[in-house]
Amino acid sequence: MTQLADLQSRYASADFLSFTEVAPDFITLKITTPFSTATVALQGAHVMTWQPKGQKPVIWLSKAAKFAPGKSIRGGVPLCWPWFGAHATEAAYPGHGFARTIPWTLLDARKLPDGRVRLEFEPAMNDTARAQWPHATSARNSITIGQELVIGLSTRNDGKAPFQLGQALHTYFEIGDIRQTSIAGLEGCAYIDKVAGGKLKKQKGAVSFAGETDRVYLGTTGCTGIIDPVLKRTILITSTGSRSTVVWNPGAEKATKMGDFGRQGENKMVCVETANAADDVITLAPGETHRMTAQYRVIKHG
Ligand code: TA6
Repeated sequence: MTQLADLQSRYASADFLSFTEVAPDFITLKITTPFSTATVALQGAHVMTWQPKGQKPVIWLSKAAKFAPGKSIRGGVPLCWPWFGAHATEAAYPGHGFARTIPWTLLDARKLPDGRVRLEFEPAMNDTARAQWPHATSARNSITIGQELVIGLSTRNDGKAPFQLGQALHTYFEIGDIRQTSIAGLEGCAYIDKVAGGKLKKQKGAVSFAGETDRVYLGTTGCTGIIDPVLKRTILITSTGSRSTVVWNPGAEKATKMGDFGRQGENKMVCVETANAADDVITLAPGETHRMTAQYRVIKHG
């Protein structure tokens, strides 16, 4: 029995869930709730889309995104785990870790009494992942779909020695126009400006965008808002287990070089990432679990 047939059989009674093989060995889940719809790729337990009823999509997915085993998807909510950015010592290891390019196993899918849907996944660690991450580790990604989207990434140290964990929910948000978009909630925070060679700066007022923007904000409080006057909404981001927030827009030149943003896709997205990055990397003791969550909610203007 194929994996697709097995999933369809196991969840045949789940009227809120369907499975599609969008490309060879690349299965996605379609979730329908009374409040919103979503699609999730098994690879990386990767939320690809989320759209509340009566709203434009909140999570951005590139029209040029590629769906193939081992290839990261441009858009959605890539899981950067178990390190963020370049590996600390091995330049050949994949940027942002391997979580987003390995298969994850669907452990559970259920409709909650209030109509929301909750999915639970764990990573199917392969030889490459174990070679790059030689620590006994358990991980879970929990996705709750309703009027809000809530993602919870948990990591447990099952070994006998502590290890350092870096991670991010690398979420791409859909906006009307990057030049008219601003981000509130980071005022006064220090940030590492990766476009300025990693220089440490301090945020004055709301974050605005005039070209490539790539910043790691430090000591963040877990509440930010993407203010979008074009789509007449604010996307509220509430995080726990995270004291760093990454803000990224590639700008036109870098987006073109990346090749999977689609035509001027960079004007319609911004990444605001709930993270444990830079000096917010977590040291996990044996037996300890760290959970990082993000909740996304839309407030309509006017
Ligand atoms: O989170 C921002 C960032 O680290 C940028 O520096 C840029 O590299 C972006 O992630 C995209 O990375 P990816 O590996 O998904 O192309």
